[in-house]
Amino acid sequence: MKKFPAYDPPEYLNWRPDPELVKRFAETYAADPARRAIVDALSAAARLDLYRGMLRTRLHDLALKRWVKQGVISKAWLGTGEEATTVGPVHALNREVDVVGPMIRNAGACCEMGISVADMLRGYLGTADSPSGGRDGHVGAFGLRVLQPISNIGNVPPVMVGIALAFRLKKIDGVTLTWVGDGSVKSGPSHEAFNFAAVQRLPVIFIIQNNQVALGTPVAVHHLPGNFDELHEAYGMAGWSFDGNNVLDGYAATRLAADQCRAGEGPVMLSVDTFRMGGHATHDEQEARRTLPEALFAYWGARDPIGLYEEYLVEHGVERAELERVELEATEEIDRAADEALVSRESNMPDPESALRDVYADSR
Ligand SMILES: Cc1ncc(C[n+]2csc(CCOP(=O)(O)OP(=O)(O)O)c2C)c(N)n1
Ligand SMILES: [Mg+2]
Repeated sequence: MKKFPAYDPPEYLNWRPDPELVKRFAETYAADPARRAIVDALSAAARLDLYRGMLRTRLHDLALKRWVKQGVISKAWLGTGEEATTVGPVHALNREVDVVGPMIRNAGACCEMGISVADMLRGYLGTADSPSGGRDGHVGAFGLRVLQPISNIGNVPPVMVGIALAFRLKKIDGVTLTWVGDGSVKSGPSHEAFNFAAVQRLPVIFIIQNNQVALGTPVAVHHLPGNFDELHEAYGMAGWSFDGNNVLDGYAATRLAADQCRAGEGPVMLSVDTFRMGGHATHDEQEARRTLPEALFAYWGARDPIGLYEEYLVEHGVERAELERVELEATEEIDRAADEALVSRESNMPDPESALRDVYADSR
């Protein structure tokens, strides 16, 4: 995709495909015959949709970065480098029925579930016509089966488990999916959620998203095992991992998990390694560069999930012109959305009295 000198991490600005990594991209999902069969069955349109989803996610973040530089907003929480961990799994769901519970790195899940980019950006501006009516910077829309992120980390998993229990009681063939960060996974509520889901055999997918850092604390400082691959065993639940920078591997691994959930075989924990290519938010990007080893940025920068997927698509017969067409569409979608959201800010900020409405329950 186009490079953005003012906003991209240097590793993306200088990105060139590493032939070995491009080769391994296809080998990763193909190593498992079940995943391979799922990917092989993807239509050309579905493959491009995954690409569109990752572009939309990256460009949404770039629009926010631009607003920070322009002083429109003071900061933004981004998912740069983690797009595949969000987009692949969402596309593997039945988006007519299933419910997702994204956290800040998974804002892309909202759009992939049908929330407009304009509404995402209105959420940041706190306008009256944003999904929360201006009362929360986190964006969700339960009508589109997206739980609004709960700021207290580790508190989304119990809600997702509760929704899965409701699915069972109401005999709805749905699955819930949430992402739990390497830091958040240590919270008490997360532990209770994992355990309850396991003993009740509820249809929940937990993606343990290890982006190597929690706020400013590197994972090695807050977690003794080298990864989260065996955590599922502590709860007696099924689990496997996927490559967090490989959208096809994430798609296939999640499809298998969703099938298992729908078959009534209980929850699945997916462990994923990826990397936060920026700061916790835009305010501490330089600090992250000082705190985390440069080699980590180089290693994960070479694995840009969008760059690698572009190379994969081209190797599998997609014309670069076709990718450029999708990128142009996504860029226009984001630009239009930013303009629309700014109009809302000019004309549609919430009345102060509205803060008193819908505090305990929301009938919308
Ligand atoms: C209960 C609670 N404690 C602390 C915080 C402040 N906080 C917000 S994000 C975060 C780190 C989360 O790390 P991780 O789970 O790895 O997610 P990441 O930000 O890396 O995606 C912390 C400590 C919070 N929001 N809620
Ligand atoms: Mg983290």
